[in-house]
Amino acid sequence: MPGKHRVESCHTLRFVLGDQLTRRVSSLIDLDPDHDVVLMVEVRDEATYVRHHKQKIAFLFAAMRHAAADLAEEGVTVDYVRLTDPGNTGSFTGELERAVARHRPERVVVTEPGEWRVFQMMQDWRETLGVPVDVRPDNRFLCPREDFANWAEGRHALRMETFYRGMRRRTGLLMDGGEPVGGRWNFDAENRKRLPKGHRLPDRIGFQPDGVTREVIALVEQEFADHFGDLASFSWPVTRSDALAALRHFIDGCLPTFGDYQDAMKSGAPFLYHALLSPALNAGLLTAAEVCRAAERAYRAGAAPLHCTEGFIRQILGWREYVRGLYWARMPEYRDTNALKAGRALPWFYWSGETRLNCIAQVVADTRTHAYAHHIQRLMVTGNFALIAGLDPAQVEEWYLIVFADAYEWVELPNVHGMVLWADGGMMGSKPYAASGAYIDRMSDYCGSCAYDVKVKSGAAACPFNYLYWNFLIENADKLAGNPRMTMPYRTLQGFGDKRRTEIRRDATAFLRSLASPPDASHQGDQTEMAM
Ligand code: FAD
Ligand code: DLZ
Ligand code: SF4
Repeated sequence: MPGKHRVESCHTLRFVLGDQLTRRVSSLIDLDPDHDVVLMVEVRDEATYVRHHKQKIAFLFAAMRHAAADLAEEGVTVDYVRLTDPGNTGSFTGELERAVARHRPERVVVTEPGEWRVFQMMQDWRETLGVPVDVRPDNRFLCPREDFANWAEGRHALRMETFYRGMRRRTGLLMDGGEPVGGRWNFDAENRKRLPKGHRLPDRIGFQPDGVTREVIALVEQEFADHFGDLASFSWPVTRSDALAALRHFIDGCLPTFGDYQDAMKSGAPFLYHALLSPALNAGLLTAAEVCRAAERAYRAGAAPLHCTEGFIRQILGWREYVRGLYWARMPEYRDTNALKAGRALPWFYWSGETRLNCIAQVVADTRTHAYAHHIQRLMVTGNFALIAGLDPAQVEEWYLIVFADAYEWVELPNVHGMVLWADGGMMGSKPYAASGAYIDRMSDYCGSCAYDVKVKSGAAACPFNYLYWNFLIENADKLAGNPRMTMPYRTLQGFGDKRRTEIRRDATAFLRSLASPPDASHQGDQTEMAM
C-alpha cells in the first residue's frame, strides 16, 4: 500500500504498531514525508501470542489499514505488509529486519509499546538491527511512566484515589482553581442504581463495515477460524472520524445518564450507557485527553450532571492512567505473584458459556458476540467467580486478554491480577472484591431466570456464589481475616454455627470438584465441551 510518492533514499524508518494509530504519536512527530517511510505490519505472532477474539484481530487490522490509507492520502510513503503477503515472516522482528534491508534507513524510530513482551523485543532491536533505534516515550497517556514511577517509589499500596486527585490537579480537569468542582473529588456513591423495570435504553450507534473492513473480516474468518468469538455483529469504529462520531454519540446520548446505571447489568443488553470507546482509545484512534475534555465541556455547558461527568472522567483520568502506570512500575515481577495461592483450572464454561450459572452464561454470551462486556460484568460476574472459586491467575488473565476487543496486557493485567484476583496481595485494592449472589441479584435481572435460587444458601438449589463466597473467606482466613476492611464479613462468619460451616464446606467442595470433572454434557452441571 504505497503512498502518493516514493522517497528516493530513506532517512528514517518509522515503525508504527497496530495500537499506536494516533497521528501525533511520538514516532511520527517529526515525520518528513520527503525522506521517511512509515512501516506497518500485520503479523501472525501478534494475533496468536494469545488466541485473540476474532473481533479484536479484525478491529486492529481494519484500523491499521484505514490509518495507513490516511497517511498515504497525506503524501506519506507507507510500507504496509499484509498478513498474507508473500515472505511475511509473521513477527515484528522479522518484518522490521526485512524493511531495514528494503529501505536501508539511517535510523529506525518507534514509540514504546503497551506490552512488556514487545518492550523486550525493542531492546533486542537496538543490538541486532545494525542501525540506530530511537525508542520514544508513549505520548498518548496523560501521566508519563517516569512520573508514575516517582509517585509509586517506596509505596507498597498504590491507591487509585490518591493518584486520581493528583491527576485532577495536574490537568485541571473538573477543577475550580485548586478545588474540585462541586466540592468533592468522587461521586461514586451516586453511581450505583439498579435499572428500573421497563427502563428504555438509548439506541447505540454502530459502524457498518466498509469494503476495507469487510475484506479484513473475511481474512480473519479464514485465517483465525478456530479463535473464540463471532464476527457477525462487528460494528466497532475503525477510523479516526468514526471514533470521533462514537465519542459524540456517547457524550450527547449516554453521558447524562452514564453514572446512574454504571453498575447495572441486564440480560441481552451489554452496552447500557457505557461509552464503548475502549478499543478506539487503546488503539490510538482517540486520546484520553480529548475524551476527558469532551466530557468536561458537556458538564460546563449544562448538558451532563456532575456525578456522571466525574464518574466518567475518573475511569479514564484515574483508573486507566493508574493501571498503565502500575503495570510499567511493577512489571515484570507483578504478574508472577499469587498472594492467595489460587490454582484451580479455568472451567470450560468460560469459553462455551454452557453453564447453569445464568449470570456467567449471559456475560460469556455477550463477550462471544461483541468482544465486549462492561466493567461490572467483568469484575463482579466472571471476575468474582474466578476469585471465590480460586481459579489460577495465569489462566484467568489469559482468558481476559483473549476475549475482549480492548484487551492489552498493560490494562488487562492490573485489572485482573490486582483488582479482581487480589493476586498482588493488596498493592492495588485494599480488599478483594468478593461478593455473594445477593450483589448480582441487586444489580441485574440475571437471577430471575437462573436454575439456581439466589435466596437459598445451601444445598442443590442454592446459588453457588453464596456458599463459594463464605468458603473463600474460610479458606483465606490466614491472609484476610486481619484486614481491617474485612472485619464485618469475618465477624458474620464467626457467628455461623458448626452446622452452617459444614454445609458451606460440603457444598463448595462438591461444586468445585464438579468443575474439575472432564467435560460431559450429562453431568448436572457446569461444563460442556469447549467450543473455541
Ligand atoms: P466505560 O465503562 O464507559 O468507561 C469509560 C472508559 O474508562 C473506558 O473506555 C476505559 O478506557 C476507561 N476505564 C474504565 N474502567 C477502567 C479500568 N478499570 N481500567 C482501565 N480503564 C478503565 N479495559 C480495557 O481497556 N482493556 C482491558 O483489557 C480491560 N480488562 C479488564 C478486566 C477486568 C477484570 C476488569 C474489571 C476491567 C477491565 N477493563 C479493561 C476496564 C473496563 O472494564 C473497560 O475499560 C470498560 O469496560 C470498557 O468499556 P467502555 O469503553 O464502555 O467503558
Ligand atoms: C493486537 C495486535 C494484533 C492482533 N495484530 C497486530 C499486528 O498484526 N500488527 C501490529 O502492529 N500490532 C498488532 N496488534 C497490536 C500489538 O499486539 C501491540 O502493539 C502490542 O501488544 C504492544 O502493545
Ligand atoms: Fe448467578 Fe447465582 Fe444469580 Fe444464578 S442465582 S444468576 S448463579 S448470582
